[in-house]
Amino acid sequence: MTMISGVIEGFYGRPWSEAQRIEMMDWIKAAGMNLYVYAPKDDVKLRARWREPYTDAEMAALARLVAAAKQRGLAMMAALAPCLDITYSDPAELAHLMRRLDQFVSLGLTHFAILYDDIPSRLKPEDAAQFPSFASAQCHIANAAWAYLCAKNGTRLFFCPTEYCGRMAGGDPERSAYLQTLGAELCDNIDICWTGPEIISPEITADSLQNLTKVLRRKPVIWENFHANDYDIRRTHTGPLGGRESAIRDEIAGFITNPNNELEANFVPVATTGAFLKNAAYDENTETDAAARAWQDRFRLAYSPDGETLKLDEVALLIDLLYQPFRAGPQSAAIVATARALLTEAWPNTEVRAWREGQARIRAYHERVVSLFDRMTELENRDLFYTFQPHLWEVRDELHTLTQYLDWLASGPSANSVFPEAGRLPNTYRQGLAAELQALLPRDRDGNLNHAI
Ligand code: GDL
Repeated sequence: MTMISGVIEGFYGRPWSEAQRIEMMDWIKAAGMNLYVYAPKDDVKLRARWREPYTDAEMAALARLVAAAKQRGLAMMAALAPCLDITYSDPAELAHLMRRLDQFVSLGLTHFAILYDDIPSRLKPEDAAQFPSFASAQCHIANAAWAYLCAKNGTRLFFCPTEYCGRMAGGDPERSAYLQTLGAELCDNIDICWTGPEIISPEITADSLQNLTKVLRRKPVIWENFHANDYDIRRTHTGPLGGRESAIRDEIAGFITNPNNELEANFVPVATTGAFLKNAAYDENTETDAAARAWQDRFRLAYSPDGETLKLDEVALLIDLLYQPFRAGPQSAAIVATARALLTEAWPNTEVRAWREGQARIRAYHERVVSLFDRMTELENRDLFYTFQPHLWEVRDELHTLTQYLDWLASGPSANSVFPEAGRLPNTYRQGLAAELQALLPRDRDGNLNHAI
């Protein structure tokens, strides 16, 4: 049986349009995966107003999505998030939930998700009087939903717990009372989602999942956040899936990935996720090349009679510049390493050959980025351009400042003189309240807060 796998539209912020969802379904299919999960956090009826039934117009829109998924041979899963204000012990709340399920079932859906992520983990007094724990209260609701669905053949129910990663489970899932209760009380057939040791996990190992399986008493469904960007919208993650041991494929019941808010940024992440799930010998670089080739056609230049696109090395550079949350792409990482080496000494000897060669490499890289930026402005697909424009702008600017700074160092300024930064007023950019607040707390080079600094 093929593993259930696909994309969950599960981020905060503006939900996708119908056309974008259908586009994503094509990418899911092309990646060899089989599921689209409808779970946009800021769809007002998912969380904030979860009791309100969908209107006829909303039902018609959902029906069109269900049909689009079916046409492509994909399953569609619909999520409910009765979590922010629910009274777990009130039967009227269950009635609201059933009514929502009825609406989904009437669309022909058989796959559902109940999401309890990012909510206050406190019980109201009336719930505390009825349930021994928060986990028990949640199990009561999910088990009732499962029973209501009559657990028909082919029904799937995903459950996203409130402790959905190792850090939230106190660093040791096996000792979490919350997860132990889920393992013991949640119906065996309900799948439990897990994002790894962290919300955005640098790595996920097979060992860690085997331990988790002991407490959950079932294999988890991975809820992957490697290319989500709602938690830091100044970034976008356009590179391949990485940092997952290939052996995790035997330790999971499914795999869903939660993308960048900007649809266009997700092509390579989705394609490589599919490749990872299919191929035990997954190689990040090989699959990134293959995904770049498949993506290239989308980069057509406007008004180009012969269908000219960006060149493959330009698409590859774009991917490399905006790679993964914890790693720059190989080309960009090499440039950072070069720059670091050139800047380590207080007043480096800029006459030596190695220094000059490093400077030339950085200058050439800067020129490639400027050219990529300019060529992107010509794209026919404006969403594709607008998705990347702010990020390329920023990296282009910083590379510009870096090359100017290196030129200044190479010009032999006297000790203690200040880089003139002719191009802009000092401190104009990357400011604002958030940056100011962030700068208030002392942090070391790794970003850890430490008051001793
Ligand atoms: C989360 C949320 C998710 C969000 C993601 C990245 C889960 C289970 N829930 O905490 O909706 O998009 O982090 O910010 O990951």
